Order: sequence, then structure tokens, then C-alpha cells
Amino acid sequence: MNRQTCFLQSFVVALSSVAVFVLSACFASQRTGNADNDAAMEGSDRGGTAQVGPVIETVLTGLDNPRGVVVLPDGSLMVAEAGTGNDAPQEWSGKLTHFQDTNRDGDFSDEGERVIWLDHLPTYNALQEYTSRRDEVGGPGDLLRHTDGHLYLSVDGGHERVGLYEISPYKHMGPSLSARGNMNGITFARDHSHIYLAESTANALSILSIEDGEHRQVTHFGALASGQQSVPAGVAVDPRNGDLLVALFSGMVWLEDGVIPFIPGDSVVVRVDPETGAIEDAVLGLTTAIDVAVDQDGNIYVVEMSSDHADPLDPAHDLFDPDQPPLHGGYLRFSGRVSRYAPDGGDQLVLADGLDMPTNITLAPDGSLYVSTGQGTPNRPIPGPDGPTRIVGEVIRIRLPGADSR
Ligand SMILES: [Ca+2]
Ligand SMILES: [Ca+2]
Ligand SMILES: [Ca+2]
Repeated sequence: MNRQTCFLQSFVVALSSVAVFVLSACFASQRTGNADNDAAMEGSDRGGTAQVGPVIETVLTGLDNPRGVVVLPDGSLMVAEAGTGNDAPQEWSGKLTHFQDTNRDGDFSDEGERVIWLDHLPTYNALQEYTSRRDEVGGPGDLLRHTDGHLYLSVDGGHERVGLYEISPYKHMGPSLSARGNMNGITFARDHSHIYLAESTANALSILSIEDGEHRQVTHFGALASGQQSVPAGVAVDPRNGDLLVALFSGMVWLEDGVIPFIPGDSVVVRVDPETGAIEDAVLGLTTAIDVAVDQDGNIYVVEMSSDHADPLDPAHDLFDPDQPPLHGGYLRFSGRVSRYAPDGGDQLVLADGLDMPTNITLAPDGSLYVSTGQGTPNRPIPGPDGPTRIVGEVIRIRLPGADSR
């Protein structure tokens, strides 16, 4: 827990325009890593981080496909987990958990620090459900916290078990507000009266009224550069003007001699006018952009899940056999990253690289970023940067130099 981590993959060095940033960030991160972990956890070493790069810490590990993260006012975390992907109903393992460091020792592993709010929520793996040849787990997904204390959780449990649920501060899960299709990413309108939905199956962005459940499509996304479906995966509101930033993950490309799962560089983040639905490019040249966040100054944070495809799986592959050979399983593992772009989409700064299949990003009130990693069947053997390893769901925190800290 709390280990300071510097992610640097050698191929990044080839990207000369960003290499200097990454290298300086990593060396700075290592220096900061020598600081007292507890001080780093408490964010009390603010003066010492003035000139250094991002500090990356693992705050939660051993999870089953962590997805949406909410940071509560007291610094505790609510985390949605999509589960293991075992879709036998008696084995459903999707859940929502409250992680609170009650003894303030910098971890969430002490007695009573993990309180499960909801469990036994549906989970499935796309390998069997859609014979996708990829190890991809669905279940509880994105998570929001309303100013009135309610949580909103999107669930994609397979077999059309999709929904958007309101969860009371007393842990009661209400009926679904919408079940029209997959809602991979959700975000509040600035006044919290409505929720925007990134609908990957419909290739659309919609808006839902919390009061009466009225649903309206804001825009539909057309094909990307190679003719593939856009597959909106993440959505965020620009706090300056209410624009929506939407991560278009990109779908499969059918060629005469076969299917390409995705084409590196074809994924984008677009900016959508919430009134007119007009779409303009925000960040181009991405690969599997899966989530996005925007800060008060309009800077755009983008999560790319993987840099390439690798080792597609046979649909009959036993994902739960711990003795299988280490295979990537559709996506090149440990090649995800988090970048920050200027409001106009320029000036890329890589904040974290070499991440294992990150899926979700949350910008906390103190300016730190929480990123969920380790998509796929928990414990499945995979190739790692230092040899064979296994899939582990984690939440990392990225603290930026100069950001507010509590
Ligand atoms: Ca603790
Ligand atoms: Ca402890
Ligand atoms: Ca999200």
C-alpha cells in the first residue's frame, strides 16, 4: 500500500515531445517517494512538492474490477467494483464499498475500514457474452455523488441487465432511472439537476432528468477515421461553460481479411455543446480513450486503457483457471496512461504511464486524481513488465504539483 510508483515504459522515450516531461516527472516522483508515506497520505507536505512532478500512490489493491470512485468530503472513498465476471447468479460479485481510514494510519485495511454497501450485483465477461475474444468484465460501472448525498451508479450486468440506480445515504438502492442501453460514463450537469449519459451501444450522448426521468438525446456520434463506431465511454462537464467532453473509445474495424479490434490513434475526445449537440474535436490521436475529466481551468485529463491489441482469446478460454499461460487477452497489458491536455487540446503532459488497463478517472475536490486499474478477470495470468504476473484491481492516486491538498 502507498508505494510510490514511477511508471516509465521505454517506448515513451521515443516520443521525444513528451519524453522530457515524463522523465522529469518520474525522477521528481521518486524523490518525493522518499518522503514519509504518512505525510504524503495526509497531503501535509505541501511545501516540499512545489517543484516536483506527479506523485503516484496505490491507495487500494486486491479489488475486483474497480470502476467509478467518489471521494467524500471527509476523504473516504466510495468505489464501485464490476466484479469477477463470473455470471452465475449465485456468484455475482459486483459491489459498492465505502473505504474509510478510520484509524488514520494511511491504509484502508484495518478492522471496519471496508464497509460493503451493496453486493451481489450482476457481473459478466464479454469474452463469453459477446465472444469478443477480449477479457472484459462488465457490472457496476460509473459512480456519482449528488450534493444532496445520494449516489448514482450505472450498471451493465450483461443479458440486458443495465440500469442507472439512485442509492440513498442509508444504502437503499432505488429502482432504475434508465435502462435504454449501456451507460459506460455518467456525469452531472453543473447544477446537479440532470445526468449526462455516455451510451456506448447507441453511440450517443443523452441527458436524463433526475426529477422525472425524462430522457433526451443530446447528440449522436458518427463513424471515426477508419469507419468504425465511435463507442462513447466517458463523459465530463467543463465547469467553465457546461460543455461536455466525451471520450470516444472506438469500435472494431471490419476488413476483407478479418477484424481489427481497434486502430491505435483513431480514438478521440470531442467537445459537445449541450444545447445544440454540435461536436468539435478536443483531443486527437488517442488510443482506447476510456474516460475523461476536466478541472476548473478547463484542463482535460484523459485515460487511455491500452496502446495496442494483443493475444486475442479463444471464446472457450478458461479465464478462471490459474494455471493458464500468461496472455494479454485482447489488449496489451501495462500500456495504459493518463495525460493532461491544455483546454484547447494541446500541450500533452503524461502524468502516469505503463498502467495496467485503467478504466475510470475521478478528479477529487483537492485536485488529486483517482484512477481505477486492472480491468479483466482478477488473478488471471498475464505478461507483466518484469515477467508473468496476475490481474489485480487497484485504485491509484495521482497528486499533481501545485494542486491543492488537504
Ligand atoms: Ca487504516
Ligand atoms: Ca493499517
Ligand atoms: Ca467516468
